[in-house]
Amino acid sequence: QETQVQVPDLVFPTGFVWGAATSAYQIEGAVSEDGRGVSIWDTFVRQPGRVVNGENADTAIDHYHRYREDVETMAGLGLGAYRFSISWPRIQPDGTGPANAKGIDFYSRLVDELLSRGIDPWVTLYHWDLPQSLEDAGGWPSRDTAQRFADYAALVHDALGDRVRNWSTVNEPWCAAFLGYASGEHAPGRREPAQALRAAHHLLLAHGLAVEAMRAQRSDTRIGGCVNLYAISPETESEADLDAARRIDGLQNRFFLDALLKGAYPADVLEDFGAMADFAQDGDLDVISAPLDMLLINYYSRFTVSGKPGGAASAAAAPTDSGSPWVGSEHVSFVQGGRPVTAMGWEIDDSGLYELLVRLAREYPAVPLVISENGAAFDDVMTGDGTVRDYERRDYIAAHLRTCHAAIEAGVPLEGYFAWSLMDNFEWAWGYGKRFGLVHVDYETQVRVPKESALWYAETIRRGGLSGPAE
Ligand code: GBH
Repeated sequence: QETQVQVPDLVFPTGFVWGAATSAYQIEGAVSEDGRGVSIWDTFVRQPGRVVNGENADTAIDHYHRYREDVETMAGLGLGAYRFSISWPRIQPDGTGPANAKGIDFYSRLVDELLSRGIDPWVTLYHWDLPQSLEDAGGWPSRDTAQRFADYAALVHDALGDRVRNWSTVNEPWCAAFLGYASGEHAPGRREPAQALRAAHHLLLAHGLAVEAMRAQRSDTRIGGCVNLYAISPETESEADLDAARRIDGLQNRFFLDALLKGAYPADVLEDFGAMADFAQDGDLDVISAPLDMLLINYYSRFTVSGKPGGAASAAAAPTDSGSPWVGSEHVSFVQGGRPVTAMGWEIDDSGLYELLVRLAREYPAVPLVISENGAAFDDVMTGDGTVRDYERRDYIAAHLRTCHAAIEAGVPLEGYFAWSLMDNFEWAWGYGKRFGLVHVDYETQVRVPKESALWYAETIRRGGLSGPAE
């Protein structure tokens, strides 16, 4: 007896990519196995006061040893694609030289396992775990790090490019630069605003040089850049608030988008930097703006900003002692827009995603878009019957998927959606206290249990769409 498949109200186009994402340091563990070198996160988590409760990711969720089981879980959910990152120090323990065969072998086995289950592997080359030796040589503020990254990208692309079609370079250069080198909330924990600008530029240059190196190897892979974007509103229409919104939009969104897609940094942002705007050399922007096959967007929330002094320095309280990431615009303050928030204190606003997608399609046409991360931390409810109730996460994802559908209807070239995250994992400076997973992980036993949100997502994938808000 065949069950009738209910036709969803909101049907996504055929070929739409349904995925989920993770990153290496947050899930793998096994930090000293098979020749892996030390990364800046291994160093950072050992410094007092950097991570809530002094937690680290030495074991994380032991994905390095449990990847087969994890791929099995993905297959059970019917995922079409899985976005994961490569740990640079597994491939080059000290950031230079030939590839460590055992490092390549792990990712090669992971890719084969995914392909054997019909799941498309999407590789991110850098999700924040710089080899410590490269930080010791200056880190991202040093121009040489960009060239080292291109060499590393070529090693991985050479080894996996025959099986991996979809690639991205640097995950969220904003975070790597401004949380790593300005606010110090992330590794390497430096608080040097001018150096953070150099870091941002060199992360973009690294992206461009890597694209060049990978394109020289083969032409049948698709390469994207990955940015974290926010919708931004001024608190009022006052001149000061409008200027605050311009500044934060400039730092968070346009600095990266214009460099990647227009080959120029926005003039107003450079002006805000003043004498610190001395990081680019002739020709860099041509490298940075090499044509892309797609733009990967991580979207979580909206910022409401004010030019009035005295407000919060960031949209959400940082978990640890840290400075401002807003280089040159430290006076801007962040206010609550009055929307419900997640366990991170981030406002839930799917209309912000719509706004961004439509804006991207209009202001940066001709590049296909992919949502490479979207999701939320909530406190899960463990029931007696073995299910994990996380209706808020389900509703968050459903609302954002409806927005994606509406954007596609409005003509936005959106090709796919990756939920963050496939599994609960090490949430950076927050440690294990914040859970973003579709799949619950017991950090004592490492047992994985798909949450209600995962079961709902699986059903959505199976139906190729979802119901309208009245569901
Ligand atoms: C992503 O970044 C990461 O790619 C992923 O690894 C991570 O686990 C996931 O999100 C969840 O956090 O309050 O003004 O200081 C998210 C980007 C950037 C979001 C910093 C919160 C705080 C801005 N994050 N942001 S502010």
